[in-house]
Amino acid sequence: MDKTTISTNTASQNDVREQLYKDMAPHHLTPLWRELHALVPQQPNTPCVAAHWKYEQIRPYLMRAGEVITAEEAVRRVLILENPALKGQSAITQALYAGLQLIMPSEIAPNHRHTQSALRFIVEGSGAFTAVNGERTTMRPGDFIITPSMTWHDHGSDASEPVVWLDGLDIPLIRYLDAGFAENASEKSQTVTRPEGTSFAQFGYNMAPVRTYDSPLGQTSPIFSYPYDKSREALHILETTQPIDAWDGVKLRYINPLTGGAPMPTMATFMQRIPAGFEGLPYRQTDGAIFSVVEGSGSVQIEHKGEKVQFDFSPRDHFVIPSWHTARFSSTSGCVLFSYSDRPVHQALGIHKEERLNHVE
Ligand code: GTQ
Repeated sequence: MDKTTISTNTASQNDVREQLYKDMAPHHLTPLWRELHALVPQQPNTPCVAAHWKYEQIRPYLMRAGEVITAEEAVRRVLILENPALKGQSAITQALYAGLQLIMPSEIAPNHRHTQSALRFIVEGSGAFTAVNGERTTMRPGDFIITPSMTWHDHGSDASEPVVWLDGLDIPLIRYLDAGFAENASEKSQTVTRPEGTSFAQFGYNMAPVRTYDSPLGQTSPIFSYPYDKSREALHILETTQPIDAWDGVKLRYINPLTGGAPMPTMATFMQRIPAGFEGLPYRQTDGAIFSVVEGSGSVQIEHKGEKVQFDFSPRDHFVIPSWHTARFSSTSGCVLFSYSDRPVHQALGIHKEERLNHVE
């Protein structure tokens, strides 16, 4: 349509159009030309907003939850970290879910399995365990633990203190695809069939069983637990010996040792060290990312469509940087950050995009 046509658009033409839209609506028809720009945006236009959960502010609610309901009754005693712009959707980004799960001494979160993949990142306390496929893994702060799609899993605690971890799941993505199945087991806790450490011994030393050609867990890493002391040591060595990346500091991704790819089909996980005195350059990426602060303190400045926020974070805080929001990190005293995102999905579709800017706007 050229400009002349638009300018000669009469009121009666508009009425005719409105009448058409009204008449077709009962037939579940809607005109594309009124939606096109929103359906095919020039750049990602997420409804999500950047948000920050300070641990000292939310911990009291978690502990109160510990008083009003048992893990067993709740099945999973979790406070969902819900994106403020996605109210009622139990989502922290359009594709991903985040929650903080609490287990008290000697409690059980009963055995079940589901299509959704889950990661656990231990935030507070030691000595709880998660059991996957007959093998238990003890939780310690900073450990990254996997519950692969459709594997039986229960959580329990031999600890003498509350244990809290971050649950990262692909719940919204699976819901979007209408592809989720779930089942409860008849026993609350699964029978242990393999001693703790078996899967790590098989796959965690840059070695693998000679005759295992495929992952026993499909596309998911056969290592259930990636202990923090190893990740921390790697970052420390690289910080002291290698050039520091101007955007990330020192950042490594966790891998499925059998593929070199992300540990789960839908979620990538990262650990990064922001060195003391670091003033990072801004970047943006299509995968929205959720962060858990492991050690130290720092700041992230997030900018989107001219709006800026700054989060000053401390250990055990959580925050989300949504898709295509520009972020830059800084830290006076240094810090360590764990993060996860839906990057493997973007990569599988060939649409992942990242932009690293060379100057601060
Ligand atoms: O531990 O299995 O935060 O199924 C949400 C759903 C945790 C779990 C969550 C779950 C779990």
